[in-house]
Amino acid sequence: MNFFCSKDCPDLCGVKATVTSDGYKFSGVQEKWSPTGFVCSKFKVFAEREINNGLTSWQVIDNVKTEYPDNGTAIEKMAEFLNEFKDKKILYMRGSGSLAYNMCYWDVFFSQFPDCAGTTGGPCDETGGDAHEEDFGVLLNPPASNLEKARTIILYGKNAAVSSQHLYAYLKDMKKKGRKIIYIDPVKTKTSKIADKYIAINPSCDGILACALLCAMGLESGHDINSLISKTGVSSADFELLLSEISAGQCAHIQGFGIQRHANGMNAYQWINRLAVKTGSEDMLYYSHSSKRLWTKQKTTFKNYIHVDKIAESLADGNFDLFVNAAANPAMTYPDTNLWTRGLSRTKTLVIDTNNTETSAHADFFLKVGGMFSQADFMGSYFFPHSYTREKLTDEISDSEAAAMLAARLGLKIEVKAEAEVPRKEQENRKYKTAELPLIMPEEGEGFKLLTSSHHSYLNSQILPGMEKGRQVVFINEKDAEELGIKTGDDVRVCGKTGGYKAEAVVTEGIVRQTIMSWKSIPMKDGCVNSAIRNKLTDSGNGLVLYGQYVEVKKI
Ligand SMILES: Nc1nc2c(c(=O)[nH]1)N[C@H]1C(S)=C(S)[C@@H](COP(=O)(O)OP(=O)(O)OC[C@H]3O[C@@H](n4cnc5c(=O)[nH]c(N)nc54)[C@H](O)[C@@H]3O)O[C@H]1N2
Ligand SMILES: Nc1nc2c(c(=O)[nH]1)N[C@H]1C(S)=C(S)[C@@H](COP(=O)(O)OP(=O)(O)OC[C@H]3O[C@@H](n4cnc5c(=O)[nH]c(N)nc54)[C@H](O)[C@@H]3O)O[C@H]1N2
Ligand SMILES: [Mo]
Repeated sequence: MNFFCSKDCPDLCGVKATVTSDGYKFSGVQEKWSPTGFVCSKFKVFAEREINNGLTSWQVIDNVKTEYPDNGTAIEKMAEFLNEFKDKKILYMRGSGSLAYNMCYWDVFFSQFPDCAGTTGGPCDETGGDAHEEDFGVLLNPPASNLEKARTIILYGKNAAVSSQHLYAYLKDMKKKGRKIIYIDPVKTKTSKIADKYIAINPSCDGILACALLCAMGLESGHDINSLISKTGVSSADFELLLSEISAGQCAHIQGFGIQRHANGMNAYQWINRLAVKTGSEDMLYYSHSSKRLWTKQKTTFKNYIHVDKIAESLADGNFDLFVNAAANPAMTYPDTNLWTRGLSRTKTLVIDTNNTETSAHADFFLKVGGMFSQADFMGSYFFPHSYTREKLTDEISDSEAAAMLAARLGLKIEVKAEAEVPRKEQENRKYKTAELPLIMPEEGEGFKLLTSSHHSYLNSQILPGMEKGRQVVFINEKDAEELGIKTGDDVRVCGKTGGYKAEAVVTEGIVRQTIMSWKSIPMKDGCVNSAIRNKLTDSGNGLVLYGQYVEVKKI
């Protein structure tokens, strides 16, 4: 059976699923740009976490937990539960558990409650999206195959070996065919292995680098090139290399997702966009496009909206009677974990998920769904041009089935449509339109800039029990560690304005100075990284500053 993985991953793996005597067997399918089909290392984690994992729906009433192993009963009880909140104040949010189209039926369902608020902004790709919309009017990637025309490919913090393993395989192939790869990142990640040249850069400085390159080519003026270069921490030899590679033309620019999660993230994309446009590489400029861009959206309007940086605060202030959380784990993945804990403790909570999470630990009602394996759906890749459709694979209840069953009980309207019935959307082309562009400098502060990164073995907070072991670490530059008397293996405490976490130090030369990095969204030895990160919007106003906030590092 044809299947695909709808996780929050730019690749969109096509998968062949076979039913076997003891479960399912999965294998990758070929792509035009990737002759060797493979499923990434995380896929088996998803299957184990989600397919018949023994978890059922449950409800807590007066501190007593009742399980509902039968789906019919679970839906009936959930309808009763929701009926109590019919005219009350509800806050609904949906996360990135599955990025396929049919998850929208939860939006369709909850938007029909008269006093239900939705959310705006988000923690993922919003800042970069805003930059592309502003510059080009659209959020669109050129075909991946344009990379074949490139002589040089520059990756700006795109840790493809981890976050986009199929692109990584493609880049390896490109390299074999003679393309030069330059990788720019404050952290010497796994992707630096395929780079002909790894360039270390200070965090939040990619826009400054792009501006300096434009000035050096005489395509921009009014900035002091030397002071810009020195801010970035890029050596003059590396700067000259970039200059000559870009000036020679046929240079592709691939913008990673990390650079947007800084206070000046939108500005950084806009400067790289400008660099690509002004040096004739617009058709080789890559960031991302929406996984649902090919289809028209189902119309949903909520009574009002809470912006992404205010969700936890609204719950902690007691502004809502019910919090509905579908396919997200904000108690782990959103900033200010301590505020989230207060908000979730104060507000009745409904969680719709495939598994237990730090957020469901606070739930009053938990609906267990079968996740992507039980959901007939369709979706486009958010990096590549392709899209896929799939049938339901397992017989567990899916999100759209649950939403439709609940709607029928509560007298609401939901009509789940097959892909063929959803009107397609016309794609527009990029048209560069930004005239003047200010340059936004990195924020100054005391202490270390905290980066938090994806790990190849898990996706966001979706881990199996025990997977956090060995990954509760913080990487620190050897010279900084020496000054603080920290050695590899020492326990350290990382403290931000809102709290902190405990992790084991890894002393390395593979991270720039005054910067530390921990793996994102896993339980640390104590607390989690997002305890140390406060709610703060990027310069786009729609994304969160998840990287580059200043923290204190102490040996304990
Ligand atoms: N294995 C795995 N894959 C994943 C995920 C996962 O959790 N695990 N997450 C998925 C999700 S949700 C998303 S949104 C995507 C993208 O997921 P991301 O993890 O955002 O992917 P990248 O585009 O590789 O961007 C991260 C890189 O940016 C670097 N970086 C940070 N700040 C800067 C900076 O200022 N300048 C430069 N040049 N680099 C910087 C980091 O050091 C890191 O190497 O991938 C998805 N893929
Ligand atoms: N410090 C820091 N914080 C970050 C990031 C970072 O780099 N650093 N990355 C940010 C990014 S890019 C993102 S996208 C967010 C992700 O944050 P979230 O959207 O919270 O993502 P997950 O942790 O994957 O949680 C998704 C939940 O959905 C469940 N799920 C999976 N499939 C399905 C399904 O089909 N149906 C339902 N109902 N549930 C399902 C999973 O079990 C999981 O509990 O985190 C952000 N937070
Ligand atoms: Mo994401």
